[in-house]
Amino acid sequence: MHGWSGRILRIDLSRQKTSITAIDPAILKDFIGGRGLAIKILWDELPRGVDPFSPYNKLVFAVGPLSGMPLPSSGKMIVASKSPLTGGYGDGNVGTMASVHLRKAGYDAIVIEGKARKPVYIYIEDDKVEIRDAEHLWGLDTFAAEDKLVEEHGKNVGILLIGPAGEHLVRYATVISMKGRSGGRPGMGAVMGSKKLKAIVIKGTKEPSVADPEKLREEAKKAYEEVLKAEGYDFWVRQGTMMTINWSNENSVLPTMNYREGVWEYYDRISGDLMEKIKIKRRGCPYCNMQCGNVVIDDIGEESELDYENVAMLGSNILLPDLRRVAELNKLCDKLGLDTISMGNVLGFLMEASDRGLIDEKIGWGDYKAAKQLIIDTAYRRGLGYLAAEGVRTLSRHLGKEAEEFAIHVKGLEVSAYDCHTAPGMALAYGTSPIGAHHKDAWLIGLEVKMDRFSYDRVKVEKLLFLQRVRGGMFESLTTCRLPWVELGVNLEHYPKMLSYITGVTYTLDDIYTVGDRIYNLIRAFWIREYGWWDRALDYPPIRWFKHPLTKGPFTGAKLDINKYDKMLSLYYELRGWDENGVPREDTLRKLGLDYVVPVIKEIIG
Ligand code: PTT
Ligand code: SF4
Repeated sequence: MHGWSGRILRIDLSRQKTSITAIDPAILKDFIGGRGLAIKILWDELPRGVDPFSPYNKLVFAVGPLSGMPLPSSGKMIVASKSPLTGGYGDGNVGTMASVHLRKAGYDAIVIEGKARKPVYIYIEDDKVEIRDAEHLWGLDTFAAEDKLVEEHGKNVGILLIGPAGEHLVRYATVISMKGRSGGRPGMGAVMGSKKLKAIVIKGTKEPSVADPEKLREEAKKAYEEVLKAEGYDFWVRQGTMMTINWSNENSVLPTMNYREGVWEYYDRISGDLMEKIKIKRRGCPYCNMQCGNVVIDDIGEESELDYENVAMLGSNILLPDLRRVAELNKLCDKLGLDTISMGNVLGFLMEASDRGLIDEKIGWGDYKAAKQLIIDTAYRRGLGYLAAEGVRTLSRHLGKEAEEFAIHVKGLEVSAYDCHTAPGMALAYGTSPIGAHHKDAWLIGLEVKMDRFSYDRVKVEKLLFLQRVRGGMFESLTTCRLPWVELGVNLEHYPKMLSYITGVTYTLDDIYTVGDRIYNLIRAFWIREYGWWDRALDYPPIRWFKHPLTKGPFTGAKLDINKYDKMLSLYYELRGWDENGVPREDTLRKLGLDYVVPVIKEIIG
């Protein structure tokens, strides 16, 4: 077989056993890899209704045929599991040398189950797999632990690890790599922590088999060149995702004061332009020639790598107008292994709760010292941090009805950094994202602000489906970075070609979109199976955008309309082949080869 190794490395931490199993080639063809392979494994293997922190939950690290190959921006990997934050399917995409090494070690995925009695880490060197003692690493932050592992194993390895937040089961703890790459927003780091697994170190020395290396090289060369020649290349390497701060403020979608507003008078104190002035270097993922990690020196003199989401959530959303301080909070999250988007949401939520007198603690807007302390307390689950570690859905239920109106999440996952009072299409993208509110599957807002942004038209719903197919289906299963296409317009046609040259199986873009639909339907079925019920209200965006109109900026008074949203949601369901409650119809499942899902759905929904 070319392109795939056809092997899963299985590690049972309860029994301290490792094994390698073969994957049916038909599964690989139908699901490609990454997110596709992950959901197939979780659907097939998890006991229904499993507690995410139980030893029976499984944690999957999966690559795809394009991951870690010498192709544009390919150094990515999926980490997936049943989420302790949402109770549904959770995954994240992390840029890491571990993707290169996993390919070279000859595995398509690592599946971890069970729970170690004492802290451990896993060392993988091709077929040699060892579960090793990690007492000396437990308790260390991700930077210090990575340093120790590099001391022990040298630099030529890929390392994935958790920080104190993962160890303390913070429900939005992530998996960190390469001192600043983070993946798995819906608590994948907490699942790792529940298994007492501190780190995975991978060293691969074999070359993945490629069906047509010559054609692949040519195609990759063309794509790399397109990146360099792209009109936006120079600005991209100067600012990367940080250019979005100005854009979001101009378009009134910058999350401000816990998504109360979409504009902020101090946006220029956290902007990409300001970042450029204090930037000291660039970093990025393997095989990338448009590296977008912008490194600055933070308020306490340490290096911190900035991205738009981090800065908006820890800046405008909590009203902190100081980029170096924002950078410090961001770095703290990386060290502790906390998702910056959820953490910024939780901070904004608690600042508002404090403002309204719903909690005893005083946490003022923009209070950097209080924010810093709360981040630390959350990672260690101390004081108010104990509840903060549960996420805004649980926090709001704890505080009552008033608080639920300003809890900014979908299905329990905190919303990423785009306010949607004036963007119904993006609200639908959040509502229907397969992991809870996240922008990665469909950044519809970029197109939306260029059209009639207040409309709830069919064209937006169709565009949403297209984006979900490309971003959520294709890039997450290949698995490779989507930014060459999104940001620099690299031709999408390169991707089916590269996939075909690597695997020897001919794929067109349409074939890959069908794979995307298969993945989406299986993920939706997984949510329904794990919840044991389903209702369309689960696909609604946060209540605030319907109830609290903007009070500032060019769109003062704007809010979403629930009836119009409902119509748009119904159309989305129709185009997906789902019923009025968002449940996949039998014929849709059968058409996609998901016959085995039908009886499970019938049993739950009737
Ligand atoms: C992603 C989410 C994002 S999306 C950001 S910034 W972004 C935040 N980054 C965090 C961070 O950093 N540290 C931290 N402690 N928490 C963080 N939480 C947030 O996590 C990331 C890039 C970016 S930067 C984006 S948009 C693109 N995302 C891709 C994706 O999802 N799929 C894909 N095929 N390609 C992508 N390319 C881009 O990758 P999650 P990374 Mg990320 C420090 O993980 O769970 O998917 O959430 O992986 O290697 O850091 O690259 O403005
Ligand atoms: Fe990583 Fe940025 Fe390159 Fe994508 S564009 S691979 S996120 S460095």
